[in-house]
Amino acid sequence: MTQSTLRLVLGDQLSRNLSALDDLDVNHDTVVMMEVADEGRYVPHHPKKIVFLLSAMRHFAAELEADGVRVTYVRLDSKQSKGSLTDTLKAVIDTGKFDSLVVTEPGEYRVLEMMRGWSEAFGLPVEMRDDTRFFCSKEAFAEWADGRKQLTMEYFYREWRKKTGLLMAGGKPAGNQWNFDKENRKPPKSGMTYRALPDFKRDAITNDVIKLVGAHFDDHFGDIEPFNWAVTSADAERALDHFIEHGLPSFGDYQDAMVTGEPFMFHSVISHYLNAGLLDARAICDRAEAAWRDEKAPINAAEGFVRQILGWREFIRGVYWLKMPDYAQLNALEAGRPLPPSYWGGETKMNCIKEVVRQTRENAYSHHIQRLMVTGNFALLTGIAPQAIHEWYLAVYADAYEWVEMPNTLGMAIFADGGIVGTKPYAASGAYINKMSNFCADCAYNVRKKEGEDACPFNYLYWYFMHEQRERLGGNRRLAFPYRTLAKFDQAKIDQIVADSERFLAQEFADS
Ligand code: FAD
Ligand code: DLZ
Ligand code: SF4
Repeated sequence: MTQSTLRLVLGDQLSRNLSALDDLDVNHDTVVMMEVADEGRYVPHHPKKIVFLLSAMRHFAAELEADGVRVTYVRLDSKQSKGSLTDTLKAVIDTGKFDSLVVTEPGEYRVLEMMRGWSEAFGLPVEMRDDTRFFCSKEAFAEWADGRKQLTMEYFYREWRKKTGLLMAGGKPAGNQWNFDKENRKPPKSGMTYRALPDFKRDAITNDVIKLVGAHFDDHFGDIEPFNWAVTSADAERALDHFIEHGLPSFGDYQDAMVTGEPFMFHSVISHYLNAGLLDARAICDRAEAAWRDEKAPINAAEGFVRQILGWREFIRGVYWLKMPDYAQLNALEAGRPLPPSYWGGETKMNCIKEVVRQTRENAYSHHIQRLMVTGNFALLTGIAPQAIHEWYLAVYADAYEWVEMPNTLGMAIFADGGIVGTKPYAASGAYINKMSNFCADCAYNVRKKEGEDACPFNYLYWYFMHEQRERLGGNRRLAFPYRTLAKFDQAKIDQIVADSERFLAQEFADS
């Protein structure tokens, strides 16, 4: 008798080449997709992120059906949606006749743990397949990491440039340099104009989802409207085309710049499409390389962009799976403060925080340097607890899934991993933000002042952090310069830094 296989597609697995769909037999198999409340609530996901995912899921299911695939699609507001993935899947299995369940490994350890109990709970064989949408498998990363004292992204990246042949010329890196990062740090110029993102018209499916999400998740931080994102892979491809033509040529130069009212600048704004499966990582890198070869983008732009995807994205995923579940508990700097109200839009006089949180509320997006050097830097310097800041990043960004968010937050931003992702904390004073943005011009604080009520809080918090963490970080060779400077401060100066910081922390975190 022919076997009937149930094949699961999760919300971030919307790819036709998903391993769970390999060898799909349209005559006998069924694909199952489920909208469930728990996945929207285990952290309070931004409503725009939920709209995007549910609409993209519905469009993906419709495309499968149009190709003759049988799909059991469970909607959030239907009786079959039982709250959790496990309970809903059990109900689907109990009402059908399936011989086995095939899944692709999930992007979060939490869901992996869930899946490990499924065979017993459902009384069915469960086959879990690798997620082949990444360049580097978990096993290949573990092999690469084995025996290395320090996991350095740059070495990982070079190896993968060679393995894939991306941006290589005759065995050498294109442009005779592996990394053009130093050319990617230009501050914004006044009067510059930035790329406007393409606007995708909404259809009836998206409009239905908007009503649904508005009704179910209206207690979550974030605006649904305006919603003009792509929700199909064809439209996500158009978003990528637009970036390659209009954004990539300037991506390199202004990668680290920040401007009030300009959330996207020359960034690609494709991470939510890529992470949900609507775009393919290799195809994106090929497009960037082709733009360089066709002389439509300079090498610093193409290399900088490919490095983010082939280098950082793969490296970060490798670290997550190598180090979980222990990674989630790391707190190397013993940080314990709760989130301040300003991260949820509460009052603050800090213009940089206000602007980044506003952009986040509106767009479920903030570009890398804003995540790292504004909200990340603030969390690092003020000692916000890893769990609290991790849950915030996971909730508020449309591209956030634990495999990519957690090492970026715990590792890159707040150094809770003690140096697995990076060798030193990205701590910075107000001077960095002032150089790379125009935020300080409209701020109630004075970025040039180091002490007192109207001084930029980053200025004294930076030294307060170094002072408080000197036992743990004083021996870090990459921090030798600030620690030599700190050693020259007299006691009165230290006392002033401590007094300013403690006054500020008491005010800023009063309602947290
Ligand atoms: P671009 O700047 O145009 O970069 C191109 C692509 O490179 C991105 O789409 C993304 O796929 C990839 N990329 C760039 N940097 C990284 C990185 N550090 N790690 C992984 N991929 C990277 N990225 C996520 O996709 N999901 C997250 O949940 C997430 N959380 C973050 C949390 C913190 C604290 C920090 C500092 C960074 C985080 N990042 C995360 C990385 C980065 O900020 C986003 O990938 C980027 O801002 C997405 O915008 P973009 O598509 O315009 O990217
Ligand atoms: C993020 C999310 C949300 C909000 N809702 C769903 C859902 O209803 N159904 C679903 O299959 N997936 C959803 N997701 C994505 C999952 O949380 C994601 O697949 C896991 O976290 C694994 O990465
Ligand atoms: Fe942020 Fe300080 Fe600049 Fe104000 S002065 S915007 S707090 S860096």
